Amino acid sequence: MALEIIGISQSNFVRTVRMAAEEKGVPYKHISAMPHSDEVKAISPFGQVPVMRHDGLELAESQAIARYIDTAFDGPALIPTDPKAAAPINQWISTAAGSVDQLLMRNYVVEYAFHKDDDGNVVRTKIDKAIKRFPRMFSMLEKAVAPGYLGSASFTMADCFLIPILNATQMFPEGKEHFGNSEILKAYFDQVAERTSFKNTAP
Ligand SMILES: N[C@@H](CCC(=O)N[C@@H](CS)C(=O)NCC(=O)O)C(=O)O
Repeated sequence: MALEIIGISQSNFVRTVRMAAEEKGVPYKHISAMPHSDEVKAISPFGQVPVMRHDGLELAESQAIARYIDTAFDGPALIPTDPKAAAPINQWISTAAGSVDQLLMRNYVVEYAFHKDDDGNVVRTKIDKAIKRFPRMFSMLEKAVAPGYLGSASFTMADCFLIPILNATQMFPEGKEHFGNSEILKAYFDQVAERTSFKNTAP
C-alpha cells in the first residue's frame, strides 16, 4: 500500500511529515482529516494529526512518522547516519517540536486562529504572555540557523520541523514584526521556502 499521510494541511506537524516525504522523493497520498475525527482517533491515542498508514503499519506522532519515512525509503538521509553528526540534529528536532512549537504555535498562532470569545474576538490573554517571550525565542533561533540551516550547514529533518512553524508565525502581527527584524531568519526562511518540499505542501 502507498504511504498515506493523514491530517489537515494547516497543521504544522502535518506539513513537516509531508515535507519529509517530499524531500525523500517518496510518493504519498495526502488525506485531509481533522484532529479527533474517527479516522485520526483510530490511530492517534490523543486524536492528534498527523497520522500515517503504510504497508500494514499505522503510526501517530510526527517525529515517529518522519523518522519512519526517513529510514524506510530510499532517498537522501534527513538525519545523518553518523551518531555524532545526528546528535545535534536530533536535539534541534526535539527543540522545534517541543519548546518552539509550544510557544509559537500552541500559545500564539493557535490562539489567534482558533480561540475566540463569544463575540468572535481574539482572546489576548495567552497571546500577550507569549509575545513577551518572543525576543528570547527569536534570538535563540537566529543563532541556531546561523550555520545556514537549523543547527547545520545543510538541510535536515530539523528544518522540516521548524519551517512550517515560522511560516505560520509570520501570518500574525507580532510574529511578522519579530521575524521582519531578523535578516538572518529571513534569509534562512527564504532559502528553505525555495524548496519544492515547501512549495508542494502549502496549506
Ligand atoms: N506530539 C504530536 C503533536 C501533534 C499536534 O499537536 N497536532 C495538532 C495539530 S498541529 C493537533 O492535532 N491538535 C489537536 C489536539 O491537540 O487536540 C506530534 O508531534 O505529532
